[in-house]
Amino acid sequence: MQVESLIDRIKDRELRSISEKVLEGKRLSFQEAVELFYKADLTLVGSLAEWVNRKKNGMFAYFIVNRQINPTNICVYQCNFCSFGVLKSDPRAYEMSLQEVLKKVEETYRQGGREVHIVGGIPPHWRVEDYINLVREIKRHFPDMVVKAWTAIEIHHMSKISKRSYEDILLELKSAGLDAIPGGGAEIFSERVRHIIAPYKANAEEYLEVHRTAHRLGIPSNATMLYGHIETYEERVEHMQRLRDLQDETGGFQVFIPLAYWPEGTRLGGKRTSSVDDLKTIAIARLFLDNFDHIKAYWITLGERLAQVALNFGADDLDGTIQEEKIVHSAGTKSAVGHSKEKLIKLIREAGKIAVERDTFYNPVAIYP
Ligand code: V47
Repeated sequence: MQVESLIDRIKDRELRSISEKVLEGKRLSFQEAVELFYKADLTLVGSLAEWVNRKKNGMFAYFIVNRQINPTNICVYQCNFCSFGVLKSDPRAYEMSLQEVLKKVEETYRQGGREVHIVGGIPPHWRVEDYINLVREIKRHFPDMVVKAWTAIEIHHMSKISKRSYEDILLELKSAGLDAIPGGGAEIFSERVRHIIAPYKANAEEYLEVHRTAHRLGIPSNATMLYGHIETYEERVEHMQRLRDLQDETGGFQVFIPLAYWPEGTRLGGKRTSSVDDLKTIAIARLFLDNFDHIKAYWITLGERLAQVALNFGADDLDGTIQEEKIVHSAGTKSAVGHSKEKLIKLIREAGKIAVERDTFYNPVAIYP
């Protein structure tokens, strides 16, 4: 059904006016996005979001040949939504040696990988040099590999333990070879929720300030939102509003990644989100974040099948081959730990889209029509 004829059938005055605004290319307000969460059905938001996505990205859907490396699960912050991070004394604690990390990067490099995504716990004994050396050594051995490493949480932590500014830390990381910053650690910006789910780590202002500084220094970054635990719809939209405001200011975000919460083994507990909630959240993100070029359907949290469907509900990117993921797997996701490039191309094709292999910065590397 054409999206225009779908709108003709909407009885609700507010939903009709929001839909018309979308088709006119006008920006949605906070209240309108909240309204969509409460009142709109999946078909409506999905059709509108896909209409917007096709205007931005045509029939292209992106993936990257990459690897995620989680060098350690030892973490001082012990967030209540996380079952990956453990204390140093925990029998499950691990820490990879530099050689182990380099071996993993080499494996990915030999398979045509272009990006390593590094994110892990924050061990009490790591100094700033440990974070910087890891980047430097990867870049020294594999100069062509893009290093997307350390979230705003790690960067804030480095700044805190060394009493150096974000700018200082980021400049040193950049000269060691850091190319981009992943979006992890945003969780939900609302103070009420953060106080309960992640009381000790960087707060919303600090997360945003790290990204603001990175953008000013020419380091692009990604943004995430962990949803489906104790936050309200208003708090989801407030989160996206703060990202949209910063994007207006800097233009440095490449992609928005809604991360569906998995509760297994967490102190916070709770239930897995429904598929309808996952798709609606992706669709509303596509509608609200008009200044973001890309919305990622992260197949690790959504599962391969739902991520594939999300490519028709406003998302245009699946992330990548990944090869190894421990954070969401600790919390119960049943998705594979990695997929071949061929599998990702197949998922995209079956969704009716044209698969585009990209680099970290969304430059196309190969098109698989
Ligand atoms: O920050 C932790 C999330 C994030 C759980 O930038 C959980 O391209 C669900 O940020 N259930 C790390 N999620 C992963 C991440 C990411 C992933 C893919 C791509 C990019 C990118 C970034 O994982 C954490 C946290 O928000 N997480 N625990 C959980 N129980």
